Amino acid sequence: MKSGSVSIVGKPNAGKSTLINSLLDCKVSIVSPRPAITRIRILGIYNSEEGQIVILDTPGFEKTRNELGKMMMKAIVSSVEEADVILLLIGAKGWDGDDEKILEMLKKFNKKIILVINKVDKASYKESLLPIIKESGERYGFAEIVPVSALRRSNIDELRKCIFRHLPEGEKMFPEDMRTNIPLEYTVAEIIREKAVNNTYQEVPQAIAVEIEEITKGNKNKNMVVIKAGIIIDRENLKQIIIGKKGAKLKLIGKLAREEIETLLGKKVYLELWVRVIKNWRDRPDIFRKFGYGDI
Ligand SMILES: Nc1nc2c(ncn2[C@@H]2O[C@H](COP(=O)(O)OP(=O)(O)OP(=O)(O)O)[C@@H](O)[C@H]2O)c(=O)[nH]1
Ligand SMILES: [Mg+2]
Repeated sequence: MKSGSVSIVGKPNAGKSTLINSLLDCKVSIVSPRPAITRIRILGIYNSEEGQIVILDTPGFEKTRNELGKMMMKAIVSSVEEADVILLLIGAKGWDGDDEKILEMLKKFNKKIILVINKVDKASYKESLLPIIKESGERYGFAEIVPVSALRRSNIDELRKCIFRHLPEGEKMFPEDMRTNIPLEYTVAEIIREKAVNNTYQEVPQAIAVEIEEITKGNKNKNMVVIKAGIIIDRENLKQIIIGKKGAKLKLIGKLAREEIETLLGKKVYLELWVRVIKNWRDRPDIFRKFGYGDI
């Protein structure tokens, strides 16, 4: 039986979180068209007759500007150190300077690297993909090069087989019914953050965090879950952007999050959301650790 871990590494927005969700056939990590969204390493577990793959989604690799960014870089390094195999994700447009920097960083770890060329649904196979595959082979001795579309789930089965080929023999590390090590509270916060991030623009998405104040059973209706949470932003002038005209945006974020949390829990949810300013929280580890952004 095969058993081991793979770490998905790539620049912000490469599609790492989309890929972990596709590999698992289940959403464990939030996805956004905005860059630099994943903040900690997210562990997902895939089981089949062949064995078990422990998949680690990581934050996008980029130069750090604040304490949160430094912590995100640490999360990448620790997951690379732990993994048996690395999945380096690049886009179907081919290599750029950021991808090159990531490859340079990864080389130091001396681990098997599978190059995954993502978003091939955007590229025309013959014209652009073949030259990229050829060029990639010249850059590094990748264990394999696999084109996929994480979004459309094409070639995902092939990628799983490829991962299994490179994993060591061993017993499963996690119980079969376990999908992730992420606590429910963090998952709920992430669902809310995803809706907030996807409904804001420019520099706002990265300034958002979510703090869960409580998750409890309803007083009258035991089948209802009551969730109270704050959307945190780091400047006063972003408050109105999240709230929107007559509260419309906050209402929309709440509605979208509630629907997804209800599906996740299989229960009715009462979600109370507010907006709170914590100045420069991204430079305050004592604060952002409380939001779950730290070692896990
Ligand atoms: N067309 C296309 N879009 C994709 C594909 N995979 C991911 N995307 C999109 O790319 C964007 C970024 O996806 P994410 O999975 O959040 O990217 P990420 O690498 O996790 O980003 P960070 O966590 O910010 O580093 C989203 O809008 C996805 O829908 C793909 O195969 N094809
Ligand atoms: Mg991500």
